[in-house]
Amino acid sequence: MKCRKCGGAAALELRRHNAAFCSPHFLEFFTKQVAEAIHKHHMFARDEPVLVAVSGGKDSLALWDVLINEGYRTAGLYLDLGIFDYSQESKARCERFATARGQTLYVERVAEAIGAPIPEVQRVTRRPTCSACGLSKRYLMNRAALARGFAVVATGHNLDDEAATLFGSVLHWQMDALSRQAPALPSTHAKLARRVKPLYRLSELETAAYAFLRKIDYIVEECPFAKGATSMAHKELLNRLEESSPGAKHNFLFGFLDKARVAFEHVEPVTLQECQACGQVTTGELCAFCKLADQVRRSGRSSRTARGIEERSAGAGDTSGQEDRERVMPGPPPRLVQAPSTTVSIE
Ligand code: Q46
Ligand code: ZN
Ligand code: ZN
Repeated sequence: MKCRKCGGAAALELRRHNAAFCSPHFLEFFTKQVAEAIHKHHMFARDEPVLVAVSGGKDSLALWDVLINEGYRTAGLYLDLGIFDYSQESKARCERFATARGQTLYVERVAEAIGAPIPEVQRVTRRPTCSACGLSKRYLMNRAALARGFAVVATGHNLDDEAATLFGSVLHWQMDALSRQAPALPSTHAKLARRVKPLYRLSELETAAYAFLRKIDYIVEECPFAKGATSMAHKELLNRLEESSPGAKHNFLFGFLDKARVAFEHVEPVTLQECQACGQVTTGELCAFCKLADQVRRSGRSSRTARGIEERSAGAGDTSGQEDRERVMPGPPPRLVQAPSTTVSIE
């Protein structure tokens, strides 16, 4: 198999593009896809500082790497969720990455902001872990961006993540989620940073290949709470579909973005205001994060008192579904990554 660009020995085959590339030309292809995403969706300007949310996994570190290489002004943001060894390991990867490249990495501890690490939040609130975690991450990302003067936050969501999210939203016809499914979410309030996903054109296997070829030391283990999450099941389903029909995921996502998304754009407008407790943007008087933090506080108190006393916080879910949708980690890294001299089939 030969590289489409130079005719040399191909290192990677991209079935969905019906193409193969040698290592340098695959890296060039990858970088071009990121550039195309940034340009097409006006994600950020050349000289605009970008806060890159990094988890220590292949996608977010690949994103940070490509943006640094392309000369963007970036800083990293690591949210320490307090999830056992997983958080310690992933934080160490991010710190090493930043130090090796002379970049700034901001670290925010979820436990400091909410009163308990994520596993404890789940235990005391009985709320699904990924739901509380996703809510906290979105809140803290925005808060960190505002506090440090970044108007835009970039995340490492790839094509597989986006297709799985779309699949889940379609299954339940979640109109608000469908209206927000986009590679770039504009700011709709002075206190909301833009959120962009420059990797949405690249599959999980492609980001893994990029990370491998660039020798990025990323955390291979998944978050222990990713197992059994519904979006993992959706990813597996889509992977099976992709096996029999290469390009299915791409067509599903890109078809929606190009042809169908417009039909969901005019869902009921929401009035945004500032949370009375923290000042961040919300649809009610208190934002979902402050409600969750309050629930954690009260649950902690009541668990210290006599057992059996009714917990006032039970069932006190937040009302802003918009701010509180389950997301999970990008799936496990593919097992296909091999030495660059070997041809790897990437769908
Ligand atoms: S970190 Fe958090 Fe993911 Fe772990 S608890 Fe779930 S949402 S799976 S991106
Ligand atoms: Zn080549
Ligand atoms: Zn608040």
